[in-house]
Amino acid sequence: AEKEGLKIWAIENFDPSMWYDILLDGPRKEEQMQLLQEVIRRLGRVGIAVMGYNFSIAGVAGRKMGPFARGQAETVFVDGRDERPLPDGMVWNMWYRERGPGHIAFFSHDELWRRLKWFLDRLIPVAEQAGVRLAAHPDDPPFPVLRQTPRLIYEPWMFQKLIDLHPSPANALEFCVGTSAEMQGEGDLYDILDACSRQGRIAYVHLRNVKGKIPKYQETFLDEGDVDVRKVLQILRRNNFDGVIIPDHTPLLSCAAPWHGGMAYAMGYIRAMLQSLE
Ligand SMILES: [Mn+2]
Repeated sequence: AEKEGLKIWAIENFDPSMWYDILLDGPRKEEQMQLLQEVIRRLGRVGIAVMGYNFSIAGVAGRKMGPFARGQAETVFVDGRDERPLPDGMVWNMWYRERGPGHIAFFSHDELWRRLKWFLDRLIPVAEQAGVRLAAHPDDPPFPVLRQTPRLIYEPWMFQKLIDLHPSPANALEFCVGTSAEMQGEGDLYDILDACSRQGRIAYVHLRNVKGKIPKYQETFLDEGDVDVRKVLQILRRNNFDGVIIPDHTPLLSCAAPWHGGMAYAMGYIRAMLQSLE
């Protein structure tokens, strides 16, 4: 990357095979934590500033694709909650080993927060020493329970709950604007974004747009959804946000490179909006 004049700011997501027992409170969690600690040390050594993660059992589940964005562009939509139980051997919609008998049993939200705290208590000191920040992505789609497992951050105010769990600046957020806009419950997207960025706890931003909220919404082009993208960027600018903004995902364009076309459109829109604010 450096040879091409690029600087890698962040890596996003541990592979499920690296930390499934940390998520599931299983017998290999201590050894898996040592592996994650080593990953963070190595990121520090090569100068990568952020490790994004999504502390989620079910991961992204229950989304479909359909021609619902402007011009009938193919896009992600959600219409109701995925209630299929999660088979033993799967986290994050991925198999980490052969399928076992039965399913992952439901456990409480408090227990999920206890597991997160165990994870942060052991990884944050290593991250601080390595000069790396851990950045938590909220649960997409933000149902309180999905695939019969509890979710961590599914209402806007819960970003603050995560921040308050550990005072270190290395305990940071991967603030997903789209997921936040999909949320029901307590807290306003712009107020929470303002509060978290004022505290300097946003490591980077996923910027996309949606129409609707759970249980029924669809992803849209940046310039057609419920989110006022200009207002989002104004808040970040006012609070001296100095991290990275990426488009997350977008509707697909009808062309030979549908995904790249959609991303290029989003990048151009963000760039132009930032210039208009400058
Ligand atoms: Mn996201």
